[in-house]
Amino acid sequence: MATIKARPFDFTLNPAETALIVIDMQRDFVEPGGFGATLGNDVSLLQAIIPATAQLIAGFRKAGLPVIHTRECHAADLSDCPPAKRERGNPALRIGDPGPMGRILIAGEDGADIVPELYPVAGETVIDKPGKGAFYATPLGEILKEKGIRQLVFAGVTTEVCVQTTMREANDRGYECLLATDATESYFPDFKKAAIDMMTAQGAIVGWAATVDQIVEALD
Ligand code: C5J
Repeated sequence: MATIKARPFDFTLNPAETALIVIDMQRDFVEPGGFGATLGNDVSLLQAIIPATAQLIAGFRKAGLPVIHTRECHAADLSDCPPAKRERGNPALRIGDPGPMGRILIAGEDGADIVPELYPVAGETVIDKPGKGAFYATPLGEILKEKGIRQLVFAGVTTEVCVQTTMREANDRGYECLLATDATESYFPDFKKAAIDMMTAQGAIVGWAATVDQIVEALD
């Protein structure tokens, strides 16, 4: 057991029951020409967290703890993409349209894959998810149960969309959730701050927050 001086109060980390979930660090969100950029976002903001996220992943790998990666993507025939999701807004390219990194947010295309710096190694679980939350329509819950996991450390993008949705799903399922504040980012810095404030408020109503250095130190 290790105590992390987290927000809003100490988080007692039990490494034997802990996994890292890295949410959607995909080229489609982080690199020019992908889904994030087609929505008009500045993707360079998200690129900035790659080194801290790599440090966090390295800490989990060194400690021999599970690292789980997620990818938001859809089947090639779009059978798992609700029309309401594809048709929303006025993006330059919609989900499934051909872009510079292949079809936007389609499984198996270059853009839907994880950025090379954070690429999964053999034995790590990769969850393809059609929704914002990683528990919806995926085997994540069963995988965590099988591994005896009770605590989840979160990293990835974007803080207020897929990270927050998954943390809320996990919290409702009884997991203790800790967000790595410098290994998560939003296209909107104010939204990142608000999401962390909301989740840690009211006595960690959704979860705790701490830095990558604090978390990695607790794993040693
Ligand atoms: C979004 C995500 N923002 N991974 N996806 O559409 O947060």
